Amino acid sequence: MTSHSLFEPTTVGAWRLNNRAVMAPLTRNRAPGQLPTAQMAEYYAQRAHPQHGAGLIITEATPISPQAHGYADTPGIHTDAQVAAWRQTTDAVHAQGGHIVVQLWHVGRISHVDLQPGGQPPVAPSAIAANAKTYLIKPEGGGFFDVSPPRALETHELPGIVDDYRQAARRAREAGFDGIEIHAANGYLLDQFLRSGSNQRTDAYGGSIENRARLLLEVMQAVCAEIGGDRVGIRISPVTPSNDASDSHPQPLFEHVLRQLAPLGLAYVHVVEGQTGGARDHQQGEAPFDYAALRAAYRAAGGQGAWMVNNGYSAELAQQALDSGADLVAFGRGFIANPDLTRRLREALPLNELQRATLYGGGTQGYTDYPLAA
Ligand code: 8OZ
Repeated sequence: MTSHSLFEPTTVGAWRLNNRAVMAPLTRNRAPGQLPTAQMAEYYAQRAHPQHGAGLIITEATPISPQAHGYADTPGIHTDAQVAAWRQTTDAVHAQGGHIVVQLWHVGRISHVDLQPGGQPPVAPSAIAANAKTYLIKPEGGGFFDVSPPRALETHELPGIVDDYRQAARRAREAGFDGIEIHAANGYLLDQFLRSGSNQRTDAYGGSIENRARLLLEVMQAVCAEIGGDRVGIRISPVTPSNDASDSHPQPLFEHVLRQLAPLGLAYVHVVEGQTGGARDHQQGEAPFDYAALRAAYRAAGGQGAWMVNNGYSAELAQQALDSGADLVAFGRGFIANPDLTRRLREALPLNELQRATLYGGGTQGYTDYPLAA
């Protein structure tokens, strides 16, 4: 196996990337009226510099339909106005020589009646409420609130959801994105279908591993047919407990998913290792999750997509991952606070401190005002 450097160009799917450092998807709640802004374009462009920034930027999670929203002020990709507004971001990133994909999102049960069309309950595989919170902006200010109890989707509604993903992929291309990432992680709709703790369906989309994976695979096939597998990535988080996600046998579940995805010719597979934003060795099920076995299952089935790892990576851990066969490393908090994170890692420069109070909602402070290294 040849070893890679984080700082070298590489080919992934349809793209020639400037380096192997990826800006992870990061929800920032700065899109009033669900519309991407000029300020967002500036934020992403700051992180797209060929030598200093990310080789690939993954946008914040982006809802594919009105029903897919679950947090205040997240930017959609389901209207013509949103497509036109995203153009500011894709043009600004491309002007820097960067690449950007949009992360397509349906929150499922992680939502609130205040954000749902007609004040209806959120939708889910089964009518099981999550023990989770969502971010809402009320007249008195922004904060986290319990999610609303969901209703179970009818089987006949599922083709419509697959079609919403397909339409969003088409709109992503119209908006000038280099591709898309399907958000199948962190306890949102597709992950809710995958994992037994949130899926108690008795139709062809529940029960066995094959059935629980069905909706995700239909979505992946639809978006690959729409824009080409070499412009599509997927994000999974096999053991995260985020948003009340749980499954007692994640290893066979996710190995099945990746074997089924192998023929699609994906650009990349993005794996959150452990608890999203938390412990890398978090365990669900009887044994520690074996990520090497997951990758081996994908490769044995013919999967050639780049292998992207994520969760709390330092420069040193990143190099170890690349040495043992990963192709890309995604950094989240590092890129929030350091638009020039790649340069800082390369030159071992100190990092800016993350300002937690400005993560969700607000203006330019803690968003576009993090300084470059001297
Ligand atoms: C933090 C706050 C709100 C949403 C995820 C989209 O966990 C998110 C998210 C993260 O994937």
